[in-house]
Amino acid sequence: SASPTEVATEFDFKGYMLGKVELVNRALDLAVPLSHPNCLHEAMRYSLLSGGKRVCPIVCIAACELVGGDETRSMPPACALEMIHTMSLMHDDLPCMDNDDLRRGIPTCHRVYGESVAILAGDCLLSLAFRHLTDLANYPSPIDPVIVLRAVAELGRCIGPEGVVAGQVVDMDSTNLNEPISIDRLEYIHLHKTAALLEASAVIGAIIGGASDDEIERLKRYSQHIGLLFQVVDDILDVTRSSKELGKTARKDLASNKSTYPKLLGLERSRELVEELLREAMLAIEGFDAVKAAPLVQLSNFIANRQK
Ligand code: GRG
Repeated sequence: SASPTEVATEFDFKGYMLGKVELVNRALDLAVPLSHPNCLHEAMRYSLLSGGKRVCPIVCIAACELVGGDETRSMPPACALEMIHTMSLMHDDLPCMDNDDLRRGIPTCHRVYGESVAILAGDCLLSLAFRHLTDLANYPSPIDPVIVLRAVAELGRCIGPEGVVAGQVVDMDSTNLNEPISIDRLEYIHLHKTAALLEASAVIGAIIGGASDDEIERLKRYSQHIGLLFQVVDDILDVTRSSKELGKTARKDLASNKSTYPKLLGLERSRELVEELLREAMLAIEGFDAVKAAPLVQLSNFIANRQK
């Protein structure tokens, strides 16, 4: 019979992604209607509906479907995850953190609505995410509240002081250090800052799809590998992009003392690491049905091979 890689190659990944992105965008639009106070809702919608690859929602939906759950049920958590991803970007862009003017190709939220509103709109998306997740309880048919509770706990665990926020704080500390950090510390940063939300996405998708503990564990490992993979590729793209654009504006990251994989390991070793992480991600989901696993196999290929 065909190998998981052969099965995945046959799979129309582009069509799959476009379809899911469209569904997620529609659900997000409904989840955050315009309302009083206007500027707050406008700011939330501005950032939430401004594009984005929707990787977290797709991981959540795909994990749910992989273990036999249905897509409709995975929509509330998928939206909750994108709300949190978006609010983390809004706060990350603030002058007190990365001080960015552009995000997803348009001015950042605080540049348009002011810092106070950007902070508060981010806070609202964070609160709304948890509120929205509990919609699961009667959507489309009742679900065991214990399952909803597990999903809520997992989300809180992955983003809080042992998750995304921890990664952000260690990242800020490291940048202030003014010297290269160890590779272990760099891995800690990315496992928390980036991989933790993907972990929540995969695990919550699996939980509400009715996965066994072993299936949850395998999807967790998959998501950690693709989280690191995303970041190593990002670091490599930063180098190759700016050497192509030499003479144009230098990338902020390169001018700063931010540690990256190419800086710590060199470009060649970083490229090897991409291949290793991709293999590890595939290995983690090897035991699943090859047809059902095709979206996640192709998602990891997409992350490894993206050019921008
Ligand atoms: C989560 C409670 C809470 C607070 C936020 C500011 C902060 C704490 C965390 C920073 C998190 C951060 C910026 C992580 C990087 C995540 C990442 C991989 C961003 C790039 O994502 P893409 O390329 O973006 O998927 P699109 O636009 O496609 O969605």
